[in-house]
Amino acid sequence: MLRFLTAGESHGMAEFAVLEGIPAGLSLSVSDIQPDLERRRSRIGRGGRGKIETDKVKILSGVRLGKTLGSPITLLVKNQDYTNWQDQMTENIMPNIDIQKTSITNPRPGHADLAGCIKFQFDDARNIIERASARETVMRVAIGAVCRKFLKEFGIKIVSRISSIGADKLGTKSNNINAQIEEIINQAKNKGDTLGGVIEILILKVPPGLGSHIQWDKRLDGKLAQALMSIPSVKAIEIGEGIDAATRFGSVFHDKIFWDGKQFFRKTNNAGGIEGGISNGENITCRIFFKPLSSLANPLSTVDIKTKKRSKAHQERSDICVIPRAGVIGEAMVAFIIAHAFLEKFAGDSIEETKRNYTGYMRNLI
Ligand code: EPS
Repeated sequence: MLRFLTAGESHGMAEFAVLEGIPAGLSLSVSDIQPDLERRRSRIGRGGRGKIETDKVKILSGVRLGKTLGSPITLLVKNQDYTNWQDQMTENIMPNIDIQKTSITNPRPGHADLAGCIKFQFDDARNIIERASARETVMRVAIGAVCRKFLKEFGIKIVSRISSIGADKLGTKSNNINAQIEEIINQAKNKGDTLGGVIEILILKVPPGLGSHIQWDKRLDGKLAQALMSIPSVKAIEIGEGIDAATRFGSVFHDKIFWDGKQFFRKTNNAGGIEGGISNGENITCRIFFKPLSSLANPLSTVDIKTKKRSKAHQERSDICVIPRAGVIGEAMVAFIIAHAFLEKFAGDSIEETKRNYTGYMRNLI
């Protein structure tokens, strides 16, 4: 079974991840991971942290002579900002540390601040936001890059595009799309506000038969939705034309089935490549809906955790909009889920074994 864990606080020493279950024999180096981290790192709409972090990844285990060993793959990205925080992001209690400077008692509406403090019995939301921060997505992207490398062996490709920022829909053909995005985000920034948006993901060349109808937790669409929903700021997921589906007649919505002499195919893909929780051989499509970030330069009103008095929400250095960087994070979670479902179906301790299993299945499709 493919699985991963991440660890690390936003201003702690480093971000870590352990990925277990990638078969042996896959060529893997830092150069397979770093380009995706660059895509996540430096885009429009970022706050001050973007200028501090380099997001350079190291592979600490699981690879020998450029190939995976089948053992857990450990990845590490150091937090450059740690040097400014190490007096408090350590197991030692440092003398004369002024904890008031960074403690947060006025929770931001929309953030994990208050719900987290209630749950863990903290009166300082700093204890929550260090881990709730979207900084953790640096490791998801690193893990996703490894999964993507695995999927490439089988021709599976994952791409994304920005479909809208706030209420503004972006076309597919506009050639100055970056300028358009920058302008929309700058308008929000000038108002002291933040923006969400929508990312579309396309997964190409997925074989039919990933996921299963036989149990609720084996359905591929359910797994994709859970993984994508777990990205900070995500509030809704759509598979195929799922939202429209609720308003259309069945005779119009469902994709008719054809046979081309060799394989089944459809001329439409409203189902988004998944039927009955199983991939059907068409491209898988989904949309991820992000809310606007909850750290506002013009803060909303809240209640102080300690005094219970009305107060203005905490102002934290933050990004204005995650959308320019969100595509690669969505792709990463999708890469993990597809790799997970792929290995569940085809298994194998080595890439060669997985390939034998895959080829045998594909040669014998009905
Ligand atoms: C992020 C680092 C964070 C945030 C951002 C993502 O750094 P800091 O908390 O020091 O500013 O900029 O996190 C959020 C937007 C959030 O809501 O937590 C990063 O490296 O991506």
